[in-house]
Amino acid sequence: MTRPVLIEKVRNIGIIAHIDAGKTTVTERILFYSGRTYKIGEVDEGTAVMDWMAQERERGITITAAATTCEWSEHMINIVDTPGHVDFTVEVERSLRVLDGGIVLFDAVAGVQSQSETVWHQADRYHIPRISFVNKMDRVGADFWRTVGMIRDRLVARPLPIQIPLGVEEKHLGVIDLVKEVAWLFPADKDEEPVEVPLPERYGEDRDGWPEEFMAGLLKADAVTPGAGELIISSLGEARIRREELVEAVAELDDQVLISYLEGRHISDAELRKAVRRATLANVVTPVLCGSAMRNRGIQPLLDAVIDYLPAPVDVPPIKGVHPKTGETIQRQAADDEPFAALAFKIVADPYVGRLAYFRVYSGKVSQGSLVYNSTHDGRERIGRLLRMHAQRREDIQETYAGTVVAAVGLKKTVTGDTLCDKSHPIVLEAIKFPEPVISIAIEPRTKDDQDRMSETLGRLSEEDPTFRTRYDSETGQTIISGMGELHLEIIVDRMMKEYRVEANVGKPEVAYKEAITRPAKVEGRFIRQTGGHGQYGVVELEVAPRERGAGFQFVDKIIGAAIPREFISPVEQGVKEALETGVLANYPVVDVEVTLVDGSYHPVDSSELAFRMAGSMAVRQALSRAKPILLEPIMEIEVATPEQFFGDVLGDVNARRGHVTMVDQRGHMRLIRALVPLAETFGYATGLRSLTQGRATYTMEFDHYEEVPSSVAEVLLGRVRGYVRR
Ligand SMILES: Nc1nc2c(ncn2[C@@H]2O[C@H](COP(=O)(O)OP(=O)(O)OP(=O)(O)O)[C@@H](O)[C@H]2O)c(=O)[nH]1
Ligand SMILES: [Mg+2]
Repeated sequence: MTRPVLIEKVRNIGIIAHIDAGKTTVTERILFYSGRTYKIGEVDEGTAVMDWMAQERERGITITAAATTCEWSEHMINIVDTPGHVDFTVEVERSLRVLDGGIVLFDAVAGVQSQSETVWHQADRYHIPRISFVNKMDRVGADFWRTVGMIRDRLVARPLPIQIPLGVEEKHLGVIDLVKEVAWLFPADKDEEPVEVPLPERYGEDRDGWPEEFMAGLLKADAVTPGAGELIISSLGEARIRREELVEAVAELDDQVLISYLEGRHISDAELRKAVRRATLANVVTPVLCGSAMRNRGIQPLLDAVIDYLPAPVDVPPIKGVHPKTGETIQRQAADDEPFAALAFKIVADPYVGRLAYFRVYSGKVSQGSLVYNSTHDGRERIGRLLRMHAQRREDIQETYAGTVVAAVGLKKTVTGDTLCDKSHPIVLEAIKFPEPVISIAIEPRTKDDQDRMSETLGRLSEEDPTFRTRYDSETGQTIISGMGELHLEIIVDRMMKEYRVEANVGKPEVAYKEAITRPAKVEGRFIRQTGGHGQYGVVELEVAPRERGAGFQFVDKIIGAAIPREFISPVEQGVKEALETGVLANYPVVDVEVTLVDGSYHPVDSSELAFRMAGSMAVRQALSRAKPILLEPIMEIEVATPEQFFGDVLGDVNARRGHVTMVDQRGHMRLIRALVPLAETFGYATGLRSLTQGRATYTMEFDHYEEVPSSVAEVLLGRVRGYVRR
């Protein structure tokens, strides 16, 4: 088999932006105009093809990135629509890792928003060439040039407007393409073809000199939308100035255009386009387009721009990896005759076909039924079915080639970030880095039946989402789930209940405290019962001593001779461990303690395993009370990046949260603060920081270590806990 589309004609692109900028609305239009769908899906009506999950349709937001494929001008475009909400940043991260180019959307009223900055910097890290689309030009207050200015100032980028809007707000009817020198008019009816009006060469200057072609165009435009002709005429002056600016900007970057410019020649459409493409691929500029996705305006030129300016897989540097055995660096060209290498970037539990693994093929090809080598885990896997995905619909394919994004059924052990390759040419590609979950809640299944289904469901969900973790806390007997934020966990719980029908009670976000001791103590534990017939007898003498933070529990047996028969030693240890699960201060688990069994006595008839277990437990509880117990709390390391003007407020807030600043630095135009802050003080931090900084600061947070709770705080905490803990 040969590949259906030449690799030069493939585009793998992601759509990224702040929440609600219109990513899904744009994607739905792309699917419609490329002939992939027959009806436009609407986010607001819950009919968007890309937002197929119930939770997405209910809330009108994207939660999980959805991939789809469409054809445009004999090219194949693979598009990934990503979510804008910060809790789902994992989806943007993994998409950018495997895509070649991006469309960044901006809301023409709000301009560059906080999350636009975040995704822009994420794309910077992956060196993704991108075009910018100023959406919502129909909104009251829309301003194309203000947004262009913000792209330059706030993102420290080099915007290159290659279009100007044809009218704004209510009057936004289309765009003027400065490269091709045409006006595009988009009729209100989505099924009607757009009208393309070629601009006169010396536009605006001499009405008498206007060519026939232009006059005919104006008439056609007026026929579609009365008044459109006048709008085009009145935009000619600005179009001329802006084109001149465009040519000058490109001439600064490109020698070929510079020569033509200096010689005073008219720069042709093709010449300009090639130069803009070179500068975009080199990540020097971002071409800026505009339109209104909701009004179906500007989408076709956007698709043209994806082809004209964004890279094919062969236009980006060859992928790098290492040899799994030797560690030597290996490069792979994006070509079908290279050995097969692919990166799994997403695992989805599909209700119809089962476990789906999405991967990006970097080199070589692979067919349905073939054996591949998972070089990350040193194992073999068989590709059952190969699928091309269209959001939630899928199409079986026989074979796939370098530069594609596809999904496979049948890979059992492959997880997100694994490399799949040819066993005889092994390579491990760089895995994807994910942030650590920062918030936990306890969930309890309602029935025994729910219990079993719950652990299976949570296992599946955490496989799909590397920023979601689940664990069973044997100390409290609860299942603890952790994630990136409250919305993240809310969606997980909702999916668990609706998709998998697990009933559960859900707690509030909580801190996992622990207890420890600060000095040694020695006690005797006696468990002696005389109840007429057969009695109970176990006596132990124990020493407890604090260990270093993080050292854990240790049991030492120092019994010499036959003070206690050997068979009773391990029951003592068991009793000790049980007692340590609930501390004497506030029932939190006790950590970092050494327990030594030094002596004891027994009774030839009444002694039993149970008696020694009880004696061990009792002794430890007494010893803990005498060993000056303390409360420990998790300390998080927070890193905040804030614009200069909010620096003082952010720092003050960190201090108010019992924070200890460890570093202050400058990164580009942002100030960086690193601090250690107790987890208990970080609840609501996302919201707090947002309101302090107008949403312009970003932060990451991860667990660092456990530390003693200061006594004033501990008193309040213990008072609260003891208030309802009955003993
Ligand atoms: N006026 C106007 N509204 C628009 C336009 N494009 C999108 N919208 C509206 O903006 C809202 C958000 O659109 P979405 O497409 O869901 O935005 P998104 O970027 O996918 O949002 P997330 O996936 O949640 O990050 C919806 O109510 C859309 O109807 C536009 O061009 N003009
Ligand atoms: Mg969306």
